[in-house]
Amino acid sequence: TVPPFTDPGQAAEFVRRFHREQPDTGAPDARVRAVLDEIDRTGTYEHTPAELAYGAKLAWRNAARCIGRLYWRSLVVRDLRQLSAADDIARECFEHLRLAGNGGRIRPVISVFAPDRPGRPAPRILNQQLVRYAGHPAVDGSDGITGDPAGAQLAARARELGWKCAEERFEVLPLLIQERAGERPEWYDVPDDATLEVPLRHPEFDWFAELGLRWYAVPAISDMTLEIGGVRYPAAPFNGWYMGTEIGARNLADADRYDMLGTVAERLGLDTSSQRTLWRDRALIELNVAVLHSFQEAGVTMTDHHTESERFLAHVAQEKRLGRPTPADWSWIVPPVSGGLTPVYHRYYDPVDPSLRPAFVSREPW
Ligand code: HEM
Ligand code: NRG
Repeated sequence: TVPPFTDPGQAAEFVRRFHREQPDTGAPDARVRAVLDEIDRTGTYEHTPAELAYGAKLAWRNAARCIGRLYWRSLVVRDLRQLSAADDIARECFEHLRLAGNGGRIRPVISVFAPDRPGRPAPRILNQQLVRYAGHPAVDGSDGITGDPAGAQLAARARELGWKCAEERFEVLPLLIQERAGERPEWYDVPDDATLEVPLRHPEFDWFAELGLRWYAVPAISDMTLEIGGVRYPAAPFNGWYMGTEIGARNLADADRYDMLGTVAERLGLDTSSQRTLWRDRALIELNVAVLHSFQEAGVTMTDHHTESERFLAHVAQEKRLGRPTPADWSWIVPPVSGGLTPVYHRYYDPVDPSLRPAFVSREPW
């Protein structure tokens, strides 16, 4: 026997849940014994494709900050565990974006690459998301940033590696993949046909399009580790579709992101002399109207916070009927605009247990 790299207790608990929730898979005992034996011999174990697929769905169902969990059963799970070379991972991340983008009819997808193994940590995708915009120090020499400040660190790192950037406001970052700790990451430009984007315009204000705002269609988080039954998959990018507020009330509005409210208010001709005129609130609403309108017109899946709040409560009710709690983090579930207008605001949720597994956990450094 070798010292356990994978926690046998976590492994057994997951296998039992897998069989309990899917009665047609039969009794768990034989599989539990096989898994414990494999951990005894090798330090870890391999999930069956069905275990991997169900485990990824459970990690989504368990994501306490996610309002989109009604669809957890529909996740498309790509089993790419045999891949650990940077070139292969990059190629399959691009294929992930194409499959997920699906010409605008977005599909929730996860691509699972090689897990951490004893003595062989898995490769890492250094990007926060597969598609994200770069931030560059502003050319005017101020300490401002052109583009997305949230993409400034990665852009700097990519430039060090030889990436040439055009210093544009909405420039898609290259994918940075590191096969081993301490090694120089490889970088890859994301192909155009993998990055669906939507230029933003407003249904009433023609000037809005002149602001030159846009956003990408597929939010694909690539910096969280998928943990199932004690096995850790650090390279497991996943996506759903956007809720409009993520873009309209945060990415384009936050003072430390694109910070557009002042510009929008000015074009709207609002009185900005005092915050009591609620000029920022009014600009915020028009920005969110433009985001939802533009995605709709472009035929790209996006949800609004009213609809998604109702669906989330339908999910909570459905899980309750199945005898399961739905742990949820109120401060993440309630949307960043019009909170009190949505039903998710007016109640509390089952408590969050950070040790709940399977889960997406923030990735620890090498
Ligand atoms: C967080 C919506 C699909 C896992 C969130 C957030 C929203 C959201 C609004 C909060 C984000 C923020 O405030 O920055 C949706 C919608 C989906 C969807 C509308 C459409 C299908 C998924 C999928 C997964 C997932 C497919 C995983 C398989 C998560 C996780 C978080 C999250 C782990 C927390 C992220 C963090 O801690 O930073 N989701 N989601 N979601 N979602 Fe979803
Ligand atoms: N707020 C972030 C994305 C976080 C996850 N949101 C989703 N996830 N919709 C942003 O880029 O604005 N998802 O998997 O669909």
